[in-house]
Amino acid sequence: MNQKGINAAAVAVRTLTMDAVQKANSGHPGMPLGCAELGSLIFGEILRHNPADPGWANRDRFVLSAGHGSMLLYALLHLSGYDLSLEELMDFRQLGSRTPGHPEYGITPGVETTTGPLGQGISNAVGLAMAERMLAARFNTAKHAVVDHRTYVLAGDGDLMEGVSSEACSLAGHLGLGKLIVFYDSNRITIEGSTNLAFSEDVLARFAAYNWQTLSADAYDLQGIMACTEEAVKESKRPTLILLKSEIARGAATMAGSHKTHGAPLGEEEVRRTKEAMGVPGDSSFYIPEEAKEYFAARRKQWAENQAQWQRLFTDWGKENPDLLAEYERWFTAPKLDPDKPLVKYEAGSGLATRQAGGQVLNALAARFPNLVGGSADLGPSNATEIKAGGSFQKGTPAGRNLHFGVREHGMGAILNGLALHGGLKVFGATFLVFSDYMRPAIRLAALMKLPVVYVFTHDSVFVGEDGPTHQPIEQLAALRVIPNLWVLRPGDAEETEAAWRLAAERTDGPVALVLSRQALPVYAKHDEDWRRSIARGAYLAADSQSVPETVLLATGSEVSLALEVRELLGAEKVRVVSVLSRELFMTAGEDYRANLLPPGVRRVALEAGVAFGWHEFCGPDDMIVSIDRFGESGPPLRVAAALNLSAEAIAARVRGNG
Ligand SMILES: Cc1ncc(C[n+]2csc(CCOP(=O)(O)OP(=O)(O)O)c2C)c(N)n1
Repeated sequence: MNQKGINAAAVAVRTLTMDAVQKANSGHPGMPLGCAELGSLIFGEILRHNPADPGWANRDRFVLSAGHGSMLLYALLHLSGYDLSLEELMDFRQLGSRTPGHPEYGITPGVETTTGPLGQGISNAVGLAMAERMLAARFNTAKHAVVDHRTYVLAGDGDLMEGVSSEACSLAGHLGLGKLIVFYDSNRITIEGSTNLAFSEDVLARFAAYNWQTLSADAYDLQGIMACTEEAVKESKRPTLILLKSEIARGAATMAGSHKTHGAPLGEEEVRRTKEAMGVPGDSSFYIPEEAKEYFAARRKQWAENQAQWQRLFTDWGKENPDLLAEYERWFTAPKLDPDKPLVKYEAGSGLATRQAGGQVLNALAARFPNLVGGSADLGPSNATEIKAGGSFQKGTPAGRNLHFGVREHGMGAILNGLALHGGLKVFGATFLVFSDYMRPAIRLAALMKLPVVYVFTHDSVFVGEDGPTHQPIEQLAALRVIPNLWVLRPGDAEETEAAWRLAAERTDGPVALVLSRQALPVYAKHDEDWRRSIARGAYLAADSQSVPETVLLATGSEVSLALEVRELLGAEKVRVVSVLSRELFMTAGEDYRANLLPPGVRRVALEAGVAFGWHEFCGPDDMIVSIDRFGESGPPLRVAAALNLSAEAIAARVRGNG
């Protein structure tokens, strides 16, 4: 280890952080100052990465879970040679810069995931480490370990207080993810002051109970940190948490240790005095010591050599295992499917729950795409998400394709993001629709990061019946639809479910929620002969009137077959039924397409077993929305529907105006 180089890098992290936060007049200097040595060690000595190629598949991943400390990451990305200029650091937190307030995936090279909402990053890291293990199990041979990297995390007190990290780390311990290594910046300071206010447990004992290796050192003892890291690297059967006792804003002239440094500029005078105390000119700006530059220049040569060495190994492996190489390449290519060749065929007139159809289609997809993996938060049999003959992903069976998240929806959401971020896998996770609320923060981040994660949400309405209002989703559809860039697909029958899964499998630029029924639904004949293509626009003509319709019924999911019944009661020749698979896709399908299905001037009736919120985009004052704007009831499904006025007869009467 080049101790002088690391110390010079730590000086640079401190000057760059103080100046960037001061210039932006906003930001979080405390954590980067407190972790300057640790960060420099991670980027300089610990990570096997190559800043010249941030997309190198076998790089170690580094997750800054304490995303508010973004300047630590930006300073180190710049210093180590990622494509992030000093000018970008000077533009910290400015509109359009590559140095946003919190690290954002897809904007800054070297940023592996978007962090800021505490607890998410460390939980993503569990997914990254799981992905590594799965790919290693599939592709490594006795002679060649082509997938062989670690996942490192820097997390703070806040990350370890958030429940999601407990869920994910508990699972990581169960799975024995030996290549996951977390540095815990234990400065015992959060925004309101000391952690004595609200966080007094023995964190190491907790992680030991999760089956983690636990180590500790002083955050400014470079040898001590390296010794712990070596221990962590040696441990192959358990993840490791290294607690580093640190001081927030270490090195600040008068404010070190103060919670006031957490999230506000230090002030011109404090910055000047701190620089001078470090031996840096007080009036310098964005100063980087020469030793830091020289240190990283030397490291860059080594890193390029490391990658070249891996490339040679990969080439040899590919020559000796051409079939594996071809499969590896397929794993990193998005699926393309032909809408005219359904994965599973259903007959009109048959009936089954869309969750059951979903399970059949999932299995057909899984047979074609061996990189499709996923699972449920302990509801697999109900969600129908088991990949038959896929095996379980467990400690001793890393090639298993069925993930068991346990009863940990939030952890599942964050882990799915990590699995998707890694590359090489197509992932899904499942639970009841009503519990999507438990996953919401992770879904939001998947949408923000444009990650192609698929959620299977079954038991999608009050029609679940006896479990009662706690298990009957009412507002969840609306709540999911308001998340930008999330597709919410609610198919009406088994055939539409097949089409919806196809859209979900092919999507590469964002997450998709498949919303499926518990109860059996009839497979209906479709008026639009080209419906398998039309449905990609979010809606299509399921049944038409003989001439210009008197009424257009718009329905989603289980309410499409209900709408078809209502149509019969109202007089089929006068009524059109539009199946709306996805409101958001329909909204972006274009004015002409929408007007074609919903002729202006024709009365519309929207039908959905959930809150009315959002249907006003389609329905004006003369139209009608049949919805449920209250919590449900416990009872047999048909009795519940009758109590909520949702029988076909009751709806027909309401549409006629005499209900
Ligand atoms: C989910 C979530 N809740 C609240 C916040 C606001 N927040 C940002 S940093 C922070 C305190 C974090 O303390 P710690 O992890 O110890 O960081 P340090 O003070 O060491 O910088 C809080 C509450 C957040 N970013 N995410």
